[in-house]
Amino acid sequence: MAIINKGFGARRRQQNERIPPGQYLTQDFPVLSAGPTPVVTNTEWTFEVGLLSGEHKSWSWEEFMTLPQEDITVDIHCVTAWSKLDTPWRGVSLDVLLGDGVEPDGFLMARCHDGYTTNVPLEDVLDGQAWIAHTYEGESLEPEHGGPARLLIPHLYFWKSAKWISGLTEMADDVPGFWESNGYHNHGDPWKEERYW
Ligand SMILES: Nc1nc2c(c(=O)[nH]1)N[C@H]1C(S)=C(S)[C@@H](COP(=O)(O)O)O[C@H]1N2
Ligand SMILES: [Mo]
Repeated sequence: MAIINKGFGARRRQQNERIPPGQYLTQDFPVLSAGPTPVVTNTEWTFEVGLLSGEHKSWSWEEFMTLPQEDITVDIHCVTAWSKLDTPWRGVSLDVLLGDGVEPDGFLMARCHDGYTTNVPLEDVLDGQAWIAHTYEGESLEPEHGGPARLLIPHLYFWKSAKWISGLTEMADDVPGFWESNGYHNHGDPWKEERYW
């Protein structure tokens, strides 16, 4: 009995260390969208990458599925203060999608089918930090959560994880996206509580 209690205590302490300041743990998966859920079928879905080098790449759904896929289990943190631990996703790493032709001191703009945009420094998405995810808990990503596919950048607040993603554009200079132009912090690190500015 004592051993079980000790186990639970240790597990709770471990979980607390994974919850950034000002956040609470939830088991739900709340839906947060600025507007209605756009209807995007897999057949219409394409994903485009535009690089400053002039290189332009585009994948259909079928082509995207032939890329190397990764299973990742990560903690996510929403600026509205919920955090969710151990969320399991499958998707393609941005390292694969961007390739070698990007300048690591540059920026990306994520573009979406609902018109939403969000900006992110390349140093926050290279080297295994970000994915285009199409599967959640082993099922096709639900439309409310960004299906067919969404950006996933778990180490930044979840507004950076653009749903219904249509493409990424490399930028030499930083330009604020939708929420970043409307009072949210430009960077959004949950561990530094970069919420609003
Ligand atoms: N295209 C698009 N992506 C978006 C949003 C949106 O309105 N449109 N909302 C953002 C916000 S503010 C949050 S917190 C998360 C919520 O994702 P969820 O609905 O899967 O929890 O998606 C982000 N990505
Ligand atoms: Mo959000």
